Amino acid sequence: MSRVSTTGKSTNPTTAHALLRRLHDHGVRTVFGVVGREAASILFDEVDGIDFVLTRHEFTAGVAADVLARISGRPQACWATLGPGMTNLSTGVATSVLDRSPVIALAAQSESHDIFPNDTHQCLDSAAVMRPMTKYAVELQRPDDITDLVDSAVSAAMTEPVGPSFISLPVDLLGSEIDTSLEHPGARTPAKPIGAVEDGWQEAAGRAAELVASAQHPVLVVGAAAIRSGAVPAIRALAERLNIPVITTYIAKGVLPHGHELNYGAVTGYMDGILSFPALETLFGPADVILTVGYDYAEDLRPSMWRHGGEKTTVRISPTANPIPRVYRPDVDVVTDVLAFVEHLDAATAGLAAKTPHDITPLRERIAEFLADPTSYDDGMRVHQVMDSMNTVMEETAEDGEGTIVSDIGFFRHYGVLFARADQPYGFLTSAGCSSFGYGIPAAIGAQLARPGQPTFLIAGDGGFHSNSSDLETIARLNLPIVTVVVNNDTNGLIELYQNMGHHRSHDPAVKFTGVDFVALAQANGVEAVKASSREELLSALRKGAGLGRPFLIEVPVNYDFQAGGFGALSI
Ligand code: TP9
Ligand code: MG
Repeated sequence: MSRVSTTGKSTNPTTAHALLRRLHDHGVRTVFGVVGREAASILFDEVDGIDFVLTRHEFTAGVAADVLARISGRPQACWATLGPGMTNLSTGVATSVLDRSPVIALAAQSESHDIFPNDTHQCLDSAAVMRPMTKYAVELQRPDDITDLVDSAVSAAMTEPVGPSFISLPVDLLGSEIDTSLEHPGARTPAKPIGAVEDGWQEAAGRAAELVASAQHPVLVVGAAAIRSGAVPAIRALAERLNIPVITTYIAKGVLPHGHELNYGAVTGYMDGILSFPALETLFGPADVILTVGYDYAEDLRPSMWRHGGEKTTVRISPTANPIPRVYRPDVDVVTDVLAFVEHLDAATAGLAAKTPHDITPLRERIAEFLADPTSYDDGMRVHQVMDSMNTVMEETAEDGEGTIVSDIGFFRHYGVLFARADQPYGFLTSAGCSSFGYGIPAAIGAQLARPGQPTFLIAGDGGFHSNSSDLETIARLNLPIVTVVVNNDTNGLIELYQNMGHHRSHDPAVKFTGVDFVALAQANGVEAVKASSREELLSALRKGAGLGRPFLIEVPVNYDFQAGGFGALSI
């Protein structure tokens, strides 16, 4: 169908129309990004049902698309202009490859007759830049191919390990009229990611069932591939029937609800140091069979973390072949869909008596005592007190546990991994694989758009937050009711910890900032904000923010009492 442009000129469908139409056919409803001179070829209103969300930085666009895709289970898209726009986008793309999210990344390119990378104005070899960190990277050569390229991009993105695809779009081709009908048949979007299925996996699964049957203290260690496979209800039912504890990676928190008796928590290599307690020993020491369900090394749960106590037999269940045999060579390797495995195990253990889980009471008591810390510190709150306050208000606010706590990257993030409430899958969001600081604001934007009726709380450090704080304006412009807590120690605190681990002292020029007034920063961007310096002030500010219905920011001065010890689990 012809369209009439604002100049009154009749225009035929262009590559831009066909691109947006096909993305829409695959379920994309939002394109996040920053547009450059390709605006002459695409307005982003060519197709109904797709919104363009303008961000201040392309990294924000990439991460917001990652999180929206992660939660919705559908591909989502991000956009950058050529050259510097594309390179800015690349860290967002790196996030979706290392954190496994089906993002379709798009960038404009110089005119097709003028692509001389490193010589033409703003022209880089974009597909070459993106190729090593994408599942598929291609440059459009012929406008009529666009629908097929989008289909290929979606297929690659939705194949385990799930990840980003990239299409480079020369601006002249983007704006050129196409011959093919827009009604292209057959957009096939997989209902869930497609994984590898090894011949004879049932035999390996049978061995896993025998191991579970003879184990005294089996443990399920669950990663995000289990969530992607739709296996969460089946895992919960199996765990409850056989009384098997569940431990998760950072990003698989919420597979069991926060307070569930069998939820033994998420693990991080920082936990013994944070808690001053042998937490990994308590969690894994007595376990004799470890089933790593949806195991993915990129999620930063390293085999060294479970190698405590007695000998263990390990089972790896994953929709991909083992990419890291040097660091993890399981006794049994089951390469198949996670849900298919869990259903198989469920049937194979039908007559089995329930187990007696090993006791982790001392760890739970240590955590409860730590979180309840009533001390009024005069040099700033402690992050565990902040986390405890956020949990309290999230529990009051979220109906049926349906809320999201997002964490940026820093030392505080590991307090979030250990303590944040997560009562639903992806109820806690952080970047485990890429861990780019500045992740917080864009991830909160993605989460709030994915779950519009639910509360979103963001915790961010001064370092990470201010590396990407310009997108506060995006939160304000979209009027997203995100409650942000900035834990401010005027320091890249995690890096100061590493200085002390390596050198037993700090070196301020490499980690310390002069103070930033985050309240004024928020207000300057159109976000209401307050400072809170005690539990009481923080609780009342969180309650105010949660009830506001628009963005709110709370700056909390904090300090760490870190010791350089207790972080041995961080080495492989
Ligand atoms: N650059 C990027 C893009 N990402 C990362 N992760 C780094 C550098 C290295 N990490 S985690 C961190 C750095 C510099 C500092 C975080 O400081 P913060 O104020 O946000 O948090 P905190 O609690 O550790 O002080
Ligand atoms: Mg800091």
